[in-house]
Amino acid sequence: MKTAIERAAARRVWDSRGRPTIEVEIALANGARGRAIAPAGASTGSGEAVDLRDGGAALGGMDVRKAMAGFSAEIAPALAGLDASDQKAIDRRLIELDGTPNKGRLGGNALIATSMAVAHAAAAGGGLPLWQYLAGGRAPGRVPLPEIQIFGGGAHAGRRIDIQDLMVVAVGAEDFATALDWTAEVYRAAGKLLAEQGKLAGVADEGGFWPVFSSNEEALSTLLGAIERAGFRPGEDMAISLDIAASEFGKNGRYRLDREDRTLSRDEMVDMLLGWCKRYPVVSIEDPLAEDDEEGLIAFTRAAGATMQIIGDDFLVTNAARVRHAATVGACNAVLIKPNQAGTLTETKAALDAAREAGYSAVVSARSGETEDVTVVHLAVGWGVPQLKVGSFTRSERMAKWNEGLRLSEVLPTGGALPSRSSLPWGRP
Ligand code: 2PG
Ligand code: MG
Repeated sequence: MKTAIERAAARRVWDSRGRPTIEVEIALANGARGRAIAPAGASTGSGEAVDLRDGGAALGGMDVRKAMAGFSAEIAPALAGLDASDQKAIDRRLIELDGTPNKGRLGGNALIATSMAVAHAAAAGGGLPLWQYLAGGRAPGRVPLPEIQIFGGGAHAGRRIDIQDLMVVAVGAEDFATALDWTAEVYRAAGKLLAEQGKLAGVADEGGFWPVFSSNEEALSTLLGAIERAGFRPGEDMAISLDIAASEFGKNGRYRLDREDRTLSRDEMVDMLLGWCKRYPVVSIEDPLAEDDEEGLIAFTRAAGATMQIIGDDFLVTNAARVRHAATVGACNAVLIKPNQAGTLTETKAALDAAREAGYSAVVSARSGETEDVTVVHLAVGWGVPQLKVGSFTRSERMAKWNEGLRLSEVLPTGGALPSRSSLPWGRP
């Protein structure tokens, strides 16, 4: 069998936070090779596949030598001879081998790097780019609409402000390249505004400006100012997308805003967010309430879900069963798709399929700890996912992905054309 796995090896490499991570390399009998690197989150949902880390004092306990050892002792031998073009069978084998519900024994990091590397090898073996291999016989998707971070906060910025991602979406752009051009202008304008106010202080984990603000809403008003300063019409050319990442500061229906030294009830939190959505051109909001606050998410979706996108990240953790449940109770209307939350590509795709069945939109997302790996861009295009979130517009682990989107714009039959507005939750009638 030409696509049989001949060799599987793991390499210890480094991510954008200077922490070790795993790269897996797969070689097939036909000489094709594939390779992928596991990313890592900082604001993780409790239902995610967990990374296997060494613990102890060295490297803050974040080393991956145990996961490397598990790969060599168990994963590599189990893969030998398996057909790389049967992704489902490979992933089933990985899941069985680990044997735990959260993939903690061999590590979600080892499993996702393996699963993605196998897909890369199979695609290369068939002489196809990954996106095309993933699209199978289906018409390929368009290049996704980017959500790009301008200010980072929360767990990605030492909790300097409570909320995590303040992003822009070029809702008025015709194509991917234009969306990037416009974002670059807003990023520059934001930098100028901060410099003028004496608030320019480096960047957060995903490359967005460090948030030297006295309240969460000041971050929003500054973002609106940057959109205007760059010469765009707020809401028409450039809109705002937020990741509140509320699980980081909310529990049991109470929300602690350290920056503002106040604690909100669930209802007050919902009201605050609805107020922001009224005063600012917000088209999308992720994890507006905490992962344990289904009641709050239902209330928020009831109040705002008809006109904007409400994404479940920590709440849905790229899990098909959770997406189906959310749809039954009416919480959120979109899902964040992060392969390492699920742990294998097959489970990631199952979560996407569940979202589609429920009429939910989807956003493929990178993690706050990233590398030069651009697999997520191919997943978005190959699986026809309309949106992509990979952080800000600086730092090469982010730019590698935006630049890959530009390359795909050149080869896709649809060019750089973005998904139609009516296919997105905020553009639906
Ligand atoms: C998120 C991601 C990306 P992390 O919450 O959506 O911004 O962050 O990878 O830390 O979970
Ligand atoms: Mg999130």
